[in-house]
Amino acid sequence: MDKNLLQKAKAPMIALIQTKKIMNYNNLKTKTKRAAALLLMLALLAPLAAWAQHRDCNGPIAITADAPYFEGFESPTGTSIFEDGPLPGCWEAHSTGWTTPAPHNCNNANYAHSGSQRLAFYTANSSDYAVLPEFSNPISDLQISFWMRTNTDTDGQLQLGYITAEDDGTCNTFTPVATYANSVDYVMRTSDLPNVPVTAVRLVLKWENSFASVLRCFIDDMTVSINLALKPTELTCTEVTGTSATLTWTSYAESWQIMLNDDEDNLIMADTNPFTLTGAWPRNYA
Ligand SMILES: [Ca+2]
Repeated sequence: MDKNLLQKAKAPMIALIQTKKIMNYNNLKTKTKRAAALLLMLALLAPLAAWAQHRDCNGPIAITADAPYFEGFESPTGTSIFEDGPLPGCWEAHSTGWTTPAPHNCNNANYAHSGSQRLAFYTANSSDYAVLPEFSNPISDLQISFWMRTNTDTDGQLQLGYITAEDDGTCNTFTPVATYANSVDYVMRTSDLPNVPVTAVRLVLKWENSFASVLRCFIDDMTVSINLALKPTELTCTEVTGTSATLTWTSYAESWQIMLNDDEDNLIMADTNPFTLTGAWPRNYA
């Protein structure tokens, strides 16, 4: 049987295709709902003590396919790179160094990717952390892109990772998921996050410098969006008659292609969910 077969019991063989990918129903999981439920439980049972008070933040941010999260670090007005400064709403920072400021909005005229400000790491012999806002979506449903540059293409290391609800406010639970090469010119970095576990509660950027001399890393124009390449989940087939069947599934996308009986040459366009299949097809079901 074709590996792309999605559903076979009773109903015609049905496959959901999204963004030109044929999904393997056998591997579909209900991770999205389980993740949301677990996050809710964590929020109720074990709130993050250190991150409980968000400055100018009204709680977790919901990201939709139509409304990604964007941060250009233009507000609030920042400070020079040498002194402590503010962060955008819902962000937090932690610095292990005592001679340099924590990550902050920096208003030096130079080095912004756009506008006049950017997020600045300025560290010596320390690891600094910039904690992104909390999102109501499971992090594994998201993808992130941002522009970064450093003041040397050799020393220092920028990582993206996450912290869990057990974090003590010093990013002691930081777990990296991506490491980015340094560049003295702005480059765009993009990471998908499908393997981030449901225990992750916040994304974090970590800039590590093990040298005594100060190293800088700048971040600007960050977007966190739904990963539309994610597989549809929870496909169900109901109300099956001789000539029709109703399909429902969970997905962030707005349109899909349905494949019947492994027929890749005659895909059915679907722009609603639920979607009712009609017409005649081989009656190879009960
Ligand atoms: Ca900016």
